[in-house]
Amino acid sequence: MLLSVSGPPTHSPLTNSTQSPVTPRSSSTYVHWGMNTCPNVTATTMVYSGQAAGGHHLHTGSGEYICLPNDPEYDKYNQNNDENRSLMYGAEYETHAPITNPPALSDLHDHDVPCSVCLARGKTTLMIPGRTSCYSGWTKEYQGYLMGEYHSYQGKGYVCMDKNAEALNGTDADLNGALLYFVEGRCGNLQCPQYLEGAELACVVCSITI
Ligand SMILES: [Ca+2]
Ligand SMILES: [Ca+2]
Repeated sequence: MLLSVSGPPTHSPLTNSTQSPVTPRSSSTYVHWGMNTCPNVTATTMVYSGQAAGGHHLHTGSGEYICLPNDPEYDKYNQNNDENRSLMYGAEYETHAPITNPPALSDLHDHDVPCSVCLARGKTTLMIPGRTSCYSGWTKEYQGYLMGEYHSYQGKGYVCMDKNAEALNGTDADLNGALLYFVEGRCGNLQCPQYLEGAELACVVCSITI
């Protein structure tokens, strides 16, 4: 027998037995960049996994980095390459550099980038650029490196790439659609010496129960 999903609301697990008012708890979702799983943190579960994507690095009309699911569905479409369109490309790690300067993830160069969307139930989440640890009272979901588009290419925001990022399906074709580079500081307006000239910025995603 199939259970109906409609009908009168069921007893909420957040309502106590005396029916006194309770504060509704909200939840938060975030993208876990670089891995197709979600962090092993209490109350965090995966919504879907997919592939990091975005506009072409040379196209000025691109959007931000997004996490496309592995199981797309289409509504109406044609398979012509139409002119009047925004264009979507898969993202690639651009982490190769001379031997003294790949701080991390250099083995992932030119590989495609997995991602997952994670639900932090009953929590709010925050990505902090420039930190490897969370502030007091917060729980670390994951830490990594801040990444973005090359400085002379079309920017599409910053993402926090997991420090243990992986390659998607072992693909390393140098196709250069959307690209992901480390982000490093330049002193001046950027406050130094708190920030370090030329140093690749870290990042951390933190959650807290609300
Ligand atoms: Ca490349
Ligand atoms: Ca550097």
